[in-house]
Amino acid sequence: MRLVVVSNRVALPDSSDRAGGLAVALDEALREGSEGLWFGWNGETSRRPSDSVHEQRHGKVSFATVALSREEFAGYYESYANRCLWPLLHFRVDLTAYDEEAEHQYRAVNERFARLLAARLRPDDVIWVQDYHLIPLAGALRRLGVSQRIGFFLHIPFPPAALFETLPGHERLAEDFAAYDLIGTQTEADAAHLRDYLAKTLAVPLEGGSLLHRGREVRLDAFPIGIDPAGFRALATAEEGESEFLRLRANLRDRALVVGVDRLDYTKGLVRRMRAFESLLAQFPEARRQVEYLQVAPLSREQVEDYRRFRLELEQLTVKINAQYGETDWTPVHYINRILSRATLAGLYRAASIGLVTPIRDGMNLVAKEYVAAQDADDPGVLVLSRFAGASAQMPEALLVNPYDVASVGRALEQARQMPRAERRARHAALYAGLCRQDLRGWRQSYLDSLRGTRA
Ligand code: ADQ
Repeated sequence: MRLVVVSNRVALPDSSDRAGGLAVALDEALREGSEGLWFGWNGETSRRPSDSVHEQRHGKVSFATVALSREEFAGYYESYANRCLWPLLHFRVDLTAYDEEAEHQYRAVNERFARLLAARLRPDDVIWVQDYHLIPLAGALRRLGVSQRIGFFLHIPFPPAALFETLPGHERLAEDFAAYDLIGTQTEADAAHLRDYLAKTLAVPLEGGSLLHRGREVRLDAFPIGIDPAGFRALATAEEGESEFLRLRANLRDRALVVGVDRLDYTKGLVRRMRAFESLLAQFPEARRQVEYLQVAPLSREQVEDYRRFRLELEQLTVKINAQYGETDWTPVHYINRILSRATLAGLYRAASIGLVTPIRDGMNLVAKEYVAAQDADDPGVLVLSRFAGASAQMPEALLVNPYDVASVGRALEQARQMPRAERRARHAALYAGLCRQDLRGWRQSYLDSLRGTRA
């Protein structure tokens, strides 16, 4: 059986976006069979929509990519996917900006991808579609007569039905979901939300975890995504990671480092996180001069107005905290917008006594997992983790916090700062064992086994 992966962006073997674990995991999945195909957008925009598909082969895997027109990019990607579905699926009805023309573009791009992909499919292919950009893809493929197994994985959360129903035309997406054989989510809670929503909207019965719709079975299950913990730990101790670690430690002298690493996105809770650090300094004056906070936040989706506004707020807060608490020889907050190499990131995590991961809502959050993997097991740091990240369901040994309760996150930071080594080691050992039990390879294998087992 050939595996066909479809995602908004295709990570070509020689591109820099391959650094992330997900691209590597998908690539490995494609290489496992006798052949694989990865289909999606090439990241470029053209003046007019074009059906030309660029195909290149690397070993057993073909990469087939298409450009988007500027209009498609604006409607499908910027507007419907990122200004409408992204906030809504993260429970932010207040930021959800629905636009009818954008929905039209979103559907048109999915139809076009389906048409171009269908022409390349073989009878024994298994198709695995990634994420919210492509929800209508299976339905569009089915209308073209594609009957192969098609699975979908949602990397971000799914909200309760009462929120999702606020979206104009949400019923169309419900029909789209029902065209898949298997829908995977990050957590049981997401699966339950989606299952309840679909059963209600489509008025169909639930059997076990599955829906029965128009004579077909649609299976829904949670497949929490993981990382390669040993691989990431090795990065932290190899040359590049180690030199970053040593440089940072020398610079910090005996100060504790609190680290946050996130795309600059309002779902990551960065403004409240900054306030929580401020609250640590306010509530525990003895922590001042003893601790520094470094937030690494590469810019993301800068064309979207909500992101620009939020970025400004964060910058102002950083300046304010440094102005209020800083001293001639101590800067409490460091804030950078750069993308770092995986090895530098691993060394940075290892040098940090506290990993601060406090999204207001997150599908999983791989930074939490990477932070744990990078620690020195003998003298590990402490993970402070939002209970609204999917990762919290698998990481109960972290200090779980409510990011909306800023003062309590400040207190958790102090608890982490004071935590005895024996407790840090015990928590870390349990967290690391959890990372190994549910790693990236296991994620993809259990998903694909389950997809291949549909219609059994
Ligand atoms: P994201 O929202 O992008 O992913 P996350 O899971 O934290 O969130 O993954 C971010 C990745 O980017 C991590 O591997 C991290 O190391 C890397 N990264 C972040 N900042 C970086 C920087 N400055 N330099 C280099 N690398 C950086 C979506 C969902 C998540 C879900 C993933 C995977 O929103 O909830 O966990 O997909 O399914």
